[in-house]
Amino acid sequence: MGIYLNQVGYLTGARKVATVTEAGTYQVLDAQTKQVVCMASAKAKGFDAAAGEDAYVVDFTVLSKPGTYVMVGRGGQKSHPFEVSDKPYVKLHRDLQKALYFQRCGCELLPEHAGVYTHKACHTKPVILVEDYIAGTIKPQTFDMCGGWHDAGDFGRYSTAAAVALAHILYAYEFFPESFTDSLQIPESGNGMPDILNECLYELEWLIKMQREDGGVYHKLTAFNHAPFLMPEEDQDPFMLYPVSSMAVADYAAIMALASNVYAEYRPEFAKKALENAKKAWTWLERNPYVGFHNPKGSNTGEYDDVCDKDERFWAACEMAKVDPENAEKYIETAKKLFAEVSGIDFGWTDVSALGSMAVMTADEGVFSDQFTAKVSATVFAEADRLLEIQKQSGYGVAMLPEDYVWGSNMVGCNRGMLFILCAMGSEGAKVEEYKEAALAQLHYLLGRNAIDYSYVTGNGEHAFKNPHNRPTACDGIEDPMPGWVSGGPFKTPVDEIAVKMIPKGTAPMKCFIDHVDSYSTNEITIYWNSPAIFMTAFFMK
Ligand code: 9MR
Ligand code: 9MR
Ligand code: ZN
Repeated sequence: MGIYLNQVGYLTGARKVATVTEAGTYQVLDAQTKQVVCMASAKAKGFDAAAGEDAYVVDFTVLSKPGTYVMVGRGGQKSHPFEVSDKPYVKLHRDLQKALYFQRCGCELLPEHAGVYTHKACHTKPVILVEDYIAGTIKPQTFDMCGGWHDAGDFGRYSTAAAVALAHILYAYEFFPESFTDSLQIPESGNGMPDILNECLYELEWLIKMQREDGGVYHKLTAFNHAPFLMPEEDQDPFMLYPVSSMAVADYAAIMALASNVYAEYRPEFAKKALENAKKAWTWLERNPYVGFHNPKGSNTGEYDDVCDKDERFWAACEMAKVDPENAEKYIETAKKLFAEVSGIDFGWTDVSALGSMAVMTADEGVFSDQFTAKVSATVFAEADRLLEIQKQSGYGVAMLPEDYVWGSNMVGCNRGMLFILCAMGSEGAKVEEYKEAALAQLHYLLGRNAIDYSYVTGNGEHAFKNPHNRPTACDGIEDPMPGWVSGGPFKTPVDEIAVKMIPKGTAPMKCFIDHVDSYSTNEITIYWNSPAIFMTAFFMK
């Protein structure tokens, strides 16, 4: 018995929907005065396979007066409070961005920026090559690799994960710059450049260090094994660089090309360097075939293994075509050839090809031929329309099938929200609204309109998850987690011990989640689960 809705809130002019598990009439009350402001009866949607039970939808779009409300059912069911306003996502949008600051590695987090979540500088020592570590070389070659964001609940820093997170955010900035302000209270606030660009620069400057002289890019920088639960500055394990992969090189080329454009206005010197580095990476790609990545024996840090680098090369080619006009022809030729072999519709770290599609669809006129752009667009729109159908069938209005509840399912949901937004940006008339509503529905799911009643963003929503798998959260002795973290979310076949033990076999996919600090396969946080959420909130902040 439940009423599930967006616990943060709804835009005044947008469609407002909740999902309930029982038929009947539902009332919306003003949270303060308890006066009934509207009523609606629940419409049966039938059995929802992802949730494993019947679902009913309550549409209360008639409610358009700003305020704070609750929804109640005849049997005494009560929803969490929610806001209706023109700007319900201001705090959410800020928290999602600020969370990245808390991942900074290699610098002290001071109270004036971090509040209670301070810690000393971590992982500042020079690092070695994993080959030297394994060989026990007496005097290993050392590198300064200080900086960047911790990837997730672990302290590793991984090139492909970094590039993808940065891409979501830099595109959000490029498309919706007015949604980004100087209010993050980070060390660089007030320096004349929008805070989100400052925060991303912290990561980009580290990523630059991941490139070798020959243009190759190390796949990752981690310890040999995951650290136990301790504060980052207490972690004394040696960090090491793992071999180059072609995915890392291609993603690096793509993100440096994009950054060279985004930073041209505020940091022309950096933009120039980024472009040179992107070209160096491209040259490496021309000279080398697919190079995969697997951990050497005994090492257990994240792999981000990927059997195909065509989507990464496609994305790189699309970005390079935009910023290196002299050589545009060869990039476009590569992009065209590879487009036939990639999906073109995914924004995740495994398949990045939608980032290439996004680059093509939003490029200045004349960069790509109309014919090629139309082909790419058609693929993206076809996917969006397939997803719209899934939304229509879903009792939760979410574009996710039972099989989509994988490790990090909240990224699947958010990435599909990004795809809808890309389509809204490229549409006209009624279609714009349709795709916007579809994107909002993905956000509603994330913020509480789901079968287990969680807001998957810490500090946002009355029943937000509280125990992310994140080492500082586990160790800092502070009751509340840092606000603004997106949880990985339900995983239909969890693999961590606590989730396997606590989630009964046969649990419906949408409910395979546990808000426990040890549950790394359902409740970790990562930079690239926050980034698509930032893209969405940036769009709805406009
Ligand atoms: O904390 C680690 C997390 O970031 C990873 O996603 C996860 C899977 O690689 O591993 C976590 O670390 C666990 C390790 O793999 C096994 N021992 C327990 C560790 C922390 O719970
Ligand atoms: O997000 C990754 C997920 O798609 C994979 O299924 C999973 C297992 O390979 O790894 C996830 O990435 C983790 C990374 O390996 C280490 N840092 C934490 C990441 C999030 O759990
Ligand atoms: Zn660190």
